[in-house]
This record gives sequence, structure tokens and C-alpha cells, in this order.
Amino acid sequence: MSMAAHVQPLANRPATRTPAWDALASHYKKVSKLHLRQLFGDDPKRGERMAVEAAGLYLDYSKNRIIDQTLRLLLQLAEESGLQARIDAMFGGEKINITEKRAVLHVALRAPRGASILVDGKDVVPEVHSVLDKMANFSDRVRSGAWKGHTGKRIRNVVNIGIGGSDLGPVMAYEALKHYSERDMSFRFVSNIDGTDFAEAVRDLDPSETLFVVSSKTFTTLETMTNAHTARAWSLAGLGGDASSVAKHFVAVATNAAEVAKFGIDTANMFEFWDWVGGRYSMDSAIGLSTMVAIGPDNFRSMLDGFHQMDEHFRTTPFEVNLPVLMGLLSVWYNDFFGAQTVAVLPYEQYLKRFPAYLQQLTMESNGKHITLDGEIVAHDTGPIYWGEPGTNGQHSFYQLIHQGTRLIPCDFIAFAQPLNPVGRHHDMLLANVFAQTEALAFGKTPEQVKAEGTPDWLVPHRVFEGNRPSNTILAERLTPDTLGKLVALYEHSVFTQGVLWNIDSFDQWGVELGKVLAQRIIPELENNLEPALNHDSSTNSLIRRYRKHKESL
Ligand code: G6Q
Repeated sequence: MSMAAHVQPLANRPATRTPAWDALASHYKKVSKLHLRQLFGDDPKRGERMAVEAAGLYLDYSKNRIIDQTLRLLLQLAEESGLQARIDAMFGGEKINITEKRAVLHVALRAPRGASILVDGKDVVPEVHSVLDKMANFSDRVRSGAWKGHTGKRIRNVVNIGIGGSDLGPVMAYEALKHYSERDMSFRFVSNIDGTDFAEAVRDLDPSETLFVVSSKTFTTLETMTNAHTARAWSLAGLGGDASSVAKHFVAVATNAAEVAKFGIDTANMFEFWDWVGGRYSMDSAIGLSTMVAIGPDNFRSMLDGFHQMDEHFRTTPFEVNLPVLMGLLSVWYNDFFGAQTVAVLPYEQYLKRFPAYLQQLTMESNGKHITLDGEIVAHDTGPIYWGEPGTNGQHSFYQLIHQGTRLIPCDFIAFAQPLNPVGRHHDMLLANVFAQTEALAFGKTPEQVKAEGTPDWLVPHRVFEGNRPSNTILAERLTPDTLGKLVALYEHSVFTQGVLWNIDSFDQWGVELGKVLAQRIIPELENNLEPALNHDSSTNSLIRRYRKHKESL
């Protein structure tokens, strides 16, 4: 099978180019043989030493396969990669998204009132706060019932229509902060072009009590516009067909006022954001409108404050005690030297059940790149695959592979000291599982220990846990809006750090374009009443013919 150069194994890649990469490559040979049992045995204080607390998040990174020199070399790599200059360029509004010629300023979305961040010489912070104020005013009116639907009833249901960055953040934040949400209202999220998504979201809703938030940066995305038109028809059908009802039941979040007006939404009901906010970095922009309606403006602002605290930590703290930098460096260590292909994110908090899905977009759309900023093929593997599920559920399914499989899977465990729903002994049991898993992964169980339990010889190898499986543990006090902001910003900046080390553009996403273009070409071939002439490959042609045949026979 012929493979593109960029998917060849590491050994076949061009030579590494900086001293720190080379030093790390030879250092790896030494460290890879060390076992965490030995590292902890040699340094009884390792678990206290290799931990950092910042902005209320405690990161224990001691159960990683590193020694002090590894960290020194990784920090040297950060220096050589010019990380601080790149951080300053991002916060300074420089156009670091070079392929789209855009500034990358999600950090401006959470800058406090009165701060100043310039894009092309213009301070964007006042606009950010004016949109936040408009969102707060609107959210208060919807929550209090002052905003009435077309028939005079208050709004009880909010349906966000958006996809990708205009969906995953809002869904994740709503689920994460449900505890703080207005429980007399329901919040739904429609993203998929599959009609089932819309049909199921509205099947038990009353149109006179339902508000749609159409969230789309471009306001041209196929899925979102199709769902928005379907929602408009559903709403009108339920409200007697009066087109003036749209103003009461539809608001828009977009950067494109002309397209919003074309759809028929009054631009007075449009909440703006800007091209310097990337889709997957937009949950704290107006894209978070549904989140704000759910949890209220004060909680939303507290979430922004959490983001900002982590931003400041990232921007100003020396790298050796900088949480996002440390996490980014460790991720590169496993990805590029151990050849680990994935990272598991395991939140022991049911409310964070959509957090891994959110992180999949954040990490993989950002760092799934194989061309450097200089237009060359990367010398190192980039973006690992992020995945995960909440604990303890995962323990009863895929953890087997993490403990005893043949692959190395670095894990991030996330847990909170205080439960939001204290029920009996549940929380102690939950946290006992977090600590037990990281302990088992790191230290395992030796053949001697297994034998000492009276295990027959033939069964011993099956019951041995070799251990030495790395993990981070992130502990925070309680899942609050402010903590969620810190956690998301932690991963955003870890992704940025990794992207800088690989010298790639973490802020474009050209890889999603081709499929969209081809789908546009195929839609008429599926809808045409006459048999279309097909000019695809033989596989695609046959699939289209087969679909047409079965569609017609329905
Ligand atoms: C995110 C991506 C992508 C985007 C969606 C929706 O970084 O750009 O996921 O958010 O394609 O785009 P619109 O908001 O323009 O509808």
C-alpha cells in the first residue's frame, strides 16, 4: 500500500531539526526503560513534587514516565520553539492563523471590561462587552417571561440550531452546568442534517413556547440552514402561518448580518461575533447564548472569569509551573517519542459527559495537520486522537485495554472534591475509583504478587498488570461555571502549546472542506428524477445507483 510521506512511521520521517528534539530522542531511550514503581521508590516525595496548583486546579503529573531531566528537555523544546513569543503574538492580536490571515483572539472574549486588545489597531474589548450586555438583557427577559412568544405565552423551550463549533460547546456547557440551569425550561440542541435530530428535538414541544437560536458564524452552513428552514416551517405551521411570528421565535448568532436578514430574522435579534473567533473556540462568545439563557448572565460571567484566570496563568506563568504548558509538553512526549496515538480523557463527573466529545473537536480539528507553518511536511507526528467517557462507566468497558492491552494510552483523570448532588456515600466511592485507577495503571501488579494470592501458575500471566501506564490527575474543588471556564481554557492552551511545538496552524480546518464540496455535487444526483450521468469512481457510482433504486422502491 502506498502511503503519503506524512503518514509514514516516525523512523522514516525527515531528520529532526532542533537540538531539543534530538536530545529528547536519545533521552527517551534511557527513560523508556524506567518503571514508575522505581521512580516513586527512589523519590518518596515525587507525588508532592510533581504537582502544580493554579487558578484552583490541581494537576498531579507525577504518574508520568518522566524524570527531572525529561522536563528540562521538554522545557528547552518549548524555548526553542519560541512558545512565549507565540503566546504573546496570540494575546497581542497578531494574525497567527496564517492560512486564513486571521487573528486568534478567543482570549478577548473573556477579557474584563476595561481591558484593551487591538485587532488592526481597533480595541475589540468594548464590542465584546456590548454584545455580552445585549445577551444578558435578552437572557433575563426570556428567563423572567418578559419576552413573549407570538401568542403572548412565555418561552419554555430553547432550541439551539448549529453544528461543529456552533453546537459542541453549547451542548457541553449546558450539560456541564445543568445543575445551575433554569429547571422550568427545557434546552435542546439540533445539529445533524439527519432529520431525526430535528424531529426528536421538537416532537413534544409547543411552538408557541419555543424559541430557536440559530447559531452559525457564517450563516451559510448546509446543516444549520437546512435545520433552520425546517424549524421556521414547523414554527409557522404551529402559529397559524403568520410570518411576523418569526421575530418572536427566532434569534440569530452570527458574524454575517446580510445572511441573517435574508433568512428573515430581524437583525435587531442578532447577536454578533467576529472572524477572529474560531468556531471551536467560540463557546464563550455569543455562540454561548443558549448557555446564558440556561444558567443566567451572572453564572455565564463567572464562567468567563474562570477562562480569563486560566488565560492569565498561561500568559504570565513560568513554563515549569504552567498547567497548559506542562500538559501540552507531556502530550508531545508521549505522542512523538513513545508513539502513543491517543489520549483518554476520563472525567469522574457525570455532568461532564459531553466534555470528551467537545475536546475531540478542540484538539483534533486544531492539531490534525501535517503541513508546517512554512508549508513543509511535518517532521513529527501531530495531533493525537482524544477520546473518553465519564468514570466509573468506562472502567466496566474499555479500561481493560488501557490496563492490559498492547498500546500505551496516556490518560487525563478529572475529578472534583465536592459533589453537586451529595447522595449517601456515592462521592467517596467515586473518588476512591479515580485514585485506585491511577494507582493501578502506574504500579500494576507483579507476577510475585499474583502468585502470592494463590493463583495457579498457568493463570498468573493473565492476571499480571505490568503497570507503568501514565496518567495526569486534575482535581478541582467543585464543578462551577468558573471551574468549567478554567478547565476548557486549560485544554485550549494545551492544544496551542502542542501546535507551537509542531509548528502548525492550529486554527484553520481545510480538511473539512473537500467532503462538503463533494456532497453539494452529489445532492442533485440523488434528487434528480431522471437517471443522472455519474462521473465518480466505480464505487461511488454504484453506491449512488443503489441508493436511488432503494429510495424509489420505498
Ligand atoms: C470550527 C469549525 C466548524 C464550524 C462549523 C459551523 O472550528 O470551523 O466546526 O464551527 O462548521 O460553522 P458555522 O458556525 O459557520 O455554521
